[in-house]
Amino acid sequence: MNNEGGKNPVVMTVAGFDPSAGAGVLADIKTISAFGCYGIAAVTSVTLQNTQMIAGACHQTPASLRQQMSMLFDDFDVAAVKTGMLPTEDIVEEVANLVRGRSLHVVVDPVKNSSSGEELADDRATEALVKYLLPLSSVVTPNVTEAERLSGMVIRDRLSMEQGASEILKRGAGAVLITGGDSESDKCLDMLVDEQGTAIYDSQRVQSPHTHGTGCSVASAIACLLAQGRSLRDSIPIAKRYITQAILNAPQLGKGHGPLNHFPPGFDFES
Ligand code: PXL
Repeated sequence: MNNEGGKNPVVMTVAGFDPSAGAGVLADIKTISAFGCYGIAAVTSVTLQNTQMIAGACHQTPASLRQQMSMLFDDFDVAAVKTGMLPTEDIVEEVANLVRGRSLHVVVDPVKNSSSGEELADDRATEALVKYLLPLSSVVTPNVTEAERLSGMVIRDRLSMEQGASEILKRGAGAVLITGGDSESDKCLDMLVDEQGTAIYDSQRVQSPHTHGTGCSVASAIACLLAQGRSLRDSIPIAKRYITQAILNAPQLGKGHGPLNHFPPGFDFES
């Protein structure tokens, strides 16, 4: 029995540690708490960073990650797992082996580079993610660059976005949400492609330097909403509105790409 459909389900994040709490497991735990779920975390890598730069990363061994996750699985009824930075092929395989066969939602944020361009996962990790983790996913949430990598296609417009998403779906994902938040236009266009077809979610772009961790946070928000029993099509607009409010209410901290406000005042988590 898991807590799926309950109001306070347990959501596990498997991701990197960003000490500045803008992205990674700390951003995920804040998002999960904001949505009223109980967040638990397994760390794949300790990154060395502030809001201005990433100076390096100390990856966990697959054995350490396995023990973190299996001790949590032994103890908690986990309703959803959200994955973020999975730096190496071995780590990806370990995560896939640990979630396979469990009755839970798996939301995969296929993190490749940080917003400032540093590589957080190598090419073999991306190949392993396509091979082992996509087939276990409820949804994968690439940005346009990540979608190009996962699909092997160039994405320039709505049509190529849909073709790219369909290709990723063919590679085994349960559903594909391509997020357009970091494209150039003043509209922010997200596209969901699944077995039911294509849905477009568009919103006005918010211009801000304080967008660090938006990818992590949107995937965590979706994991919570799925864990609470919502459909994917209902979850995405709520998650999008949440991110917009989190950016608009950013606390203006740090000298670089600052964090979001994961607890935006007045936000209605129910609608
Ligand atoms: O936003 C991508 C991302 C994911 N996970 C970790 C990160 C970053 C970007 O900095 O540090 C741990």
